Amino acid sequence: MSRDSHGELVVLNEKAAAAKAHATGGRRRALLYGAIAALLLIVALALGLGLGLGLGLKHHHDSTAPASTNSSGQSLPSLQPTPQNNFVLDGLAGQPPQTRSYDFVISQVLGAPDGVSKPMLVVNGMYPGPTIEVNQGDRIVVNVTNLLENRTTIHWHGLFQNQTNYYDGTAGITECGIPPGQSLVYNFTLGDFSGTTWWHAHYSTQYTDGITGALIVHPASPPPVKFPSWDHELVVQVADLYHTFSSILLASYLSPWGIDGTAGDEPVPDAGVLNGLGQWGGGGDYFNVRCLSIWGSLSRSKPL
Ligand SMILES: [Cu+2]
Repeated sequence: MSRDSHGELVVLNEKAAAAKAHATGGRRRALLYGAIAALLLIVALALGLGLGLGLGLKHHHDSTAPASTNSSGQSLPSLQPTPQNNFVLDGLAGQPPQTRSYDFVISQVLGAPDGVSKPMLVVNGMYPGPTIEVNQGDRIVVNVTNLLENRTTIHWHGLFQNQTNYYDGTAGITECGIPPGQSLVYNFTLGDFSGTTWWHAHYSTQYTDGITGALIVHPASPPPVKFPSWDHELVVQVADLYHTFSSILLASYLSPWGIDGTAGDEPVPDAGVLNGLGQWGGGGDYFNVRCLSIWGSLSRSKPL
């Protein structure tokens, strides 16, 4: 894998390239050298608890000048680019069970995921936040520090939290929320869960402002014998993007007159992002992944 001069993440089938170099008699080692990269898809859906699909909100971005300061008048730091290796899984599957520790610092920043400046709530200054990659049987320990002006929590979506439901991170249900300036250490094991999921803030609508990240749990059991092989695993996070800070949208949504004069209408996202990057109005950026394969015509016969 490499990164070319355009910042593009290139996933190169190195084993397959070696196979081609040594191929003889036109016989390719198809079964030995496998497929191109496998993509893991996380669809960061706007759940019922957040800001989802709906109608209206035609002009809201005209009426909300981006705030560059917090409520104390201090200017916000800028969103930091998420390193591309945050989306490349490390291949730790098969390692013995262990404790994996993370530090999450939640703060408000000024970002522009699609070129439109907006205040955001993020973990460790970046959007999406750190990928948590573990194996089934591991223990996850995350020290979460809240530098926001409101309470927050982190919810580990889809995990069973058997015997540890107080670490489920649902504000007002399993915990009160981490007060501003305070920390909470979430500490739990994974039980029977394995798969691709995500973590997110679970206090009010904070996650729609950026507090999200991938949570990958490799299964303890090996893949079935006939399962296609792969070279690399990438995380692709798909999310709605609102130019307006979610607390403003929420107040509008809950008001008797609703958004754009229709009570009950939910805001329409302004754009979408892949791994935190999108385009709007001719600006923005994109997350560019190119999968290279030496299979040529063979690749057409392989399901991707
Ligand atoms: Cu969730």
